[in-house]
Amino acid sequence: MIAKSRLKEYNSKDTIAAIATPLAASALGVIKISGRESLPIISKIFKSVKNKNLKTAKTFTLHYGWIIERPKIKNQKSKIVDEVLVSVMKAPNSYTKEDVVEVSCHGGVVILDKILKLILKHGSRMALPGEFTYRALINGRIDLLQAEGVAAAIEAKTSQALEEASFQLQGLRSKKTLLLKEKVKDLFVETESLINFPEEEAKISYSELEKKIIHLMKEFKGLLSGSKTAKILREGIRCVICGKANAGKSTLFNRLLREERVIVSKIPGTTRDVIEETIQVKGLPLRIFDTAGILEPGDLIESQAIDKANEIFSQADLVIMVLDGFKKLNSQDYLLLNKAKDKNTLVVINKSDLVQKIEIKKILPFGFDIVKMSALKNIGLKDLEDSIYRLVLSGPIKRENLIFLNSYQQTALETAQQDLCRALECLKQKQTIDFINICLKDCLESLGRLNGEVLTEEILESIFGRFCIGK
Ligand SMILES: Nc1nc2c(ncn2[C@@H]2O[C@H](COP(=O)(O)OP(=O)(O)OP(=O)(O)O)[C@@H](O)[C@H]2O)c(=O)[nH]1
Ligand SMILES: [Mg+2]
Repeated sequence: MIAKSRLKEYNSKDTIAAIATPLAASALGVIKISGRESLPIISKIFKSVKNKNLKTAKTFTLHYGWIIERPKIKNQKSKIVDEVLVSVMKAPNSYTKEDVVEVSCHGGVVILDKILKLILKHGSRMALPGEFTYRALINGRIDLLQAEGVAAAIEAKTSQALEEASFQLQGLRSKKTLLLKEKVKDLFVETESLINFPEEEAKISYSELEKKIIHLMKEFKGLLSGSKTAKILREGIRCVICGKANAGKSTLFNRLLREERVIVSKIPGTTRDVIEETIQVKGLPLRIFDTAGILEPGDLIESQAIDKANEIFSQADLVIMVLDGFKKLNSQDYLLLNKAKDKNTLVVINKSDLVQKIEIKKILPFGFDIVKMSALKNIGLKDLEDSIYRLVLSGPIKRENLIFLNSYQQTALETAQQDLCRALECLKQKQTIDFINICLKDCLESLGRLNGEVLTEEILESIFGRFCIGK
């Protein structure tokens, strides 16, 4: 979270610097500087092999040399800190649209710290979280949707999430929402003409207006469902594997993970803790939880295992209910099936390699999707993954609607849709055109918040507070 007192700093013209790479021993480390003093600062601590003064360096040039620490006492020699490459990107063609310098040094924690301290000593201040991206926004290089695209790209857990985020950071989603806003604006202008002229002389009739609003509402619906899909792509969904003891939950967990992660045995009650891993199912990030199958506690540990399993179950977005196909359904199965009634549930009838004794007919009334498989023999895994994907997304991904929003933007989009709904209601109730006109105006304002035409502290907090320092 960005403290209010810090907002002033965010809007300052200070030159800022930060380590842009993780603080761990690695081949390379990068330190970024942005602002008016970037070049004067680097020229004080960098010695180019070609004896070039970086104060006058051209944009998009790369310079090889050393970071040096000048002596405090005259006539003493400068100390060499590290061998580096310095890149220079001059305003306005840089990430922040300011003069930007990047120092690529060896990736040692002490080296990075030392160089950063030298930069700070010569007139820069430490950047706040997300401050470089904030400047890109304030200086008009990107809009708020693109900034959110940057956050989504950094946070992406799967290659598909990254691909979609990159569309947003290129500005493609901004174009889409701007186009939508234009359409709402056109309608707004047309209602103005209905206010000023009788319907016969106005540019649009009431029935045409209604048609256009209904059409626009479909576009909003698409975007809202796209934002939900983007949320899934970004955060993953919580998927709990449950079922009675010995049904094969842990075997299935290992199959999905494609490694022997948890202990499997024929002894009922093998799993007693909740085990979590993140996997990809057709590009979707899935947090899967293996749980204990015991339902009646025999001791304190089992009682804790049941409590934990219940907690995970209640938070799950998707339930994979494992049934043992080799056995008839018993009261424990029914208990669990009933518990999962209100959840997004997929039933796996496991042990398809054995003679099937389970009565499928009795499961059908629950209305769950059913997949038959053998976790042990690894038969039917693809069917299971296809079903998971279908249940999570409940329809194909409409790429052009995928839009990564933070909670502030999500509310703005939902409010814009509600404003449009109100406009339609007013129209249906034959209210005066002024009411519809006001709803459309509200809708335009809500859409303006989406890409940052209006910047508030709330927006700053919701986006930039989440970024790491150096981004
Ligand atoms: N034949 C057959 N056996 C299976 C299959 N899946 C699991 N098993 C066996 O069933 C037994 C129990 O498997 P687990 O994966 O440990 O079952 P679980 O549901 O995790 O059991 P608990 O942790 O005790 O609740 C083991 O002996 C597995 O090898 C299957 O598809 N076919
Ligand atoms: Mg188990």
